[in-house]
Amino acid sequence: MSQNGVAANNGSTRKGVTYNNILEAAQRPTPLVPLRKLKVEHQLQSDIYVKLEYLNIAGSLEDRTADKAFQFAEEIGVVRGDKVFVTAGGSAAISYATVAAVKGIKLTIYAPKGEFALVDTVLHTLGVDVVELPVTTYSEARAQTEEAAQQKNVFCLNKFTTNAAFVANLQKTACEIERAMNNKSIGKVGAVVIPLNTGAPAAGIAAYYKGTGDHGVRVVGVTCKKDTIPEMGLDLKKDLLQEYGVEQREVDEDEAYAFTRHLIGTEGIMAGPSSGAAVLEAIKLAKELPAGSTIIVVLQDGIRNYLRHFLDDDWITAHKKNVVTRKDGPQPNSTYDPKVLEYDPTKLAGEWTQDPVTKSWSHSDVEFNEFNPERPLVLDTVLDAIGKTPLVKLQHVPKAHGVKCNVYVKCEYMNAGGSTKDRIAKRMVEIAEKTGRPGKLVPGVTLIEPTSGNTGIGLSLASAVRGYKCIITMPKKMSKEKAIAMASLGSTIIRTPNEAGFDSPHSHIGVALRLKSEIQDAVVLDQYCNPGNPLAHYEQTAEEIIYDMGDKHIDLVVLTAGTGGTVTGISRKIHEKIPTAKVVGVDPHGSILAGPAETDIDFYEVEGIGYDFLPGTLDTSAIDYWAKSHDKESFLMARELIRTEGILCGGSSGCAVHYALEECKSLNLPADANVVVLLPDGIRNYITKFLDDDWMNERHFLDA
Ligand code: P1T
Repeated sequence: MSQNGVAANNGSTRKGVTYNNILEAAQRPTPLVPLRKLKVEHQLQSDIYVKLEYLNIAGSLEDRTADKAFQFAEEIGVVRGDKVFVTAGGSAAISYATVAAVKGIKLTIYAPKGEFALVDTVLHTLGVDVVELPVTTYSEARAQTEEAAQQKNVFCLNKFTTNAAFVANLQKTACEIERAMNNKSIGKVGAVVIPLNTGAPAAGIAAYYKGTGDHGVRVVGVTCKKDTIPEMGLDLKKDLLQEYGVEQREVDEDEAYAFTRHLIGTEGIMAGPSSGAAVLEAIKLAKELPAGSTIIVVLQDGIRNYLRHFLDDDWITAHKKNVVTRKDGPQPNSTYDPKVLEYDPTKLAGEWTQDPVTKSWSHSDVEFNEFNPERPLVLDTVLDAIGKTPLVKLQHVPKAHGVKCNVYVKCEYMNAGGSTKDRIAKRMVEIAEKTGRPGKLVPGVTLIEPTSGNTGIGLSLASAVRGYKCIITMPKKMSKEKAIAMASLGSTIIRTPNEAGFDSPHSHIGVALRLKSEIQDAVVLDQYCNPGNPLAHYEQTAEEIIYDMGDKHIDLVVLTAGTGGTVTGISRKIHEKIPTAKVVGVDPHGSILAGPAETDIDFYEVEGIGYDFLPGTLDTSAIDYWAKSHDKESFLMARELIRTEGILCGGSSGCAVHYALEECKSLNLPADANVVVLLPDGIRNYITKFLDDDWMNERHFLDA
């Protein structure tokens, strides 16, 4: 990790951090968030805090174990290019594969039959081989993996995995919890609740408290009665649990699935089912412990691997008769007054003005927030886990494409809802709550938003936390994964035809306007016109980049554009503070943001970028120049970043990096030049799309 000391660009003192690879970013502690609504709902006299392990670099607690296991392997001589076998499934498999990708190790994963398909697709994209074994238990699978490793004379990681999980959680997870407790002075921990699979992480945490001589902390492991929740109790090390005094409790699996869905919808905690099961048990435990106790729940993983599983109503209907599915939300009436469509998405609300001397900007309607670089260990709500994303230097991709200079990527997929658009969703809600613009957010209000999905996920998250209803209108082109994420957060999703132009009554914008006229107390925050959109990036995202780059000068910043909020906000701040830096916008062929005009509007696959109109939030004069992008190069680059850097980014991220590298080459940037690229979202949104070879092949994107 490079700690950047005293700074240069604007003469202030900064202590930012850039990371030399995504694994270094994993050294950041995950935050704790209190469950406020569930406390009221269950009339608890104690506090429950959840530790958001799904915000780790590959999305789970297992990232810690995988990192440690490879460290152990390196200590005995495993190096880049070596072949390694490991037995793993689910989130753990993705963690091992991500670490192996960063370290350039050729990994083969052995798993008992029946691991679910979404995970396999991710593993395949990460470049690992997967061997499905004709066995049902992990102990059988482990034995076969070890045998196969001997025959092939490769290294088997299994010998380290239990110990790695134990040590990583003793040294990191438990210490992070204690540091967080001390910092916030929220009292002493009464219990740590954690889902059990092997149980080694639970034993590690228990060992920590034993080691400190603190016998007052109960460590409670949770399994499910029928062993059918993914990642629960499948490979349990009972002796280890006993040795460190880990208590064991069991939950009913249907209850756990139903509760996890409730947890996501009420608290915006986007957890997987084993994590939900642990929270459910923590609530029961809270009723047994003395009033005023503090319980920490370690959340194993997030929703990514379960979008086609318990979060999908089709799956619930087929598999879980006892779990209630979602009700249909409102639909727009077929008749409407054409006046409701009288609206111009190309006009920004209020006015931005620039001080001619200081060059800093202000806005007529909104007071700016001060930049805050701190990342507290204990947050007020999950919305505070938005921002402060890591800036990581690419190690392989630039060189592989003949680029000499340094390329840093800002990993926005590590935001609470999974994208950079979380920032604007949070900011637009904050502004409306404070100023009543563009509408009053009273209790019971319905937020309606036209979106390509990520703003919708951010607003669904904000609505869950703040207690608003939420309706999202989204073109059919956008992934089912995004729709399920939003539905899980409690929103209603209405799909609109791709071919409907922005001013059609049937477009995502048209349907949102019609619904607004039909629903009482409805507000469209409207990311195309809302000053909070560019402002969130001006106030915060750009400041984070400048702060983290510290004394490293910035030569070029490359950003994709949809609403243009990202590129406008960042560009204004970068030009204000670093006048020599250039900002490039990337716009897909088929869109008109960068020109040419309407005649060239066409379909493209990359989600979130480009439009058939110029949104009010885009100020083209803020951008130095544009590049036009193609789908194929964008997706291939995203897959390359995943496979060679372990950076689990989405399609527009690949687009931004591809065209950044093209710029570096055409400008012939020297080795000491620094380029920053923003990665707007991550793989969760696209597992059945560009991560899937069949999807890529159908569109000839894998053709040579
Ligand atoms: O809107 P803008 O700040 O220009 O960001 C563009 C962008 C890039 N990449 C992805 C994956 C995105 O989702 C977006 C923008 N998304 C929306 C406009 C939306 O409604 O989610």
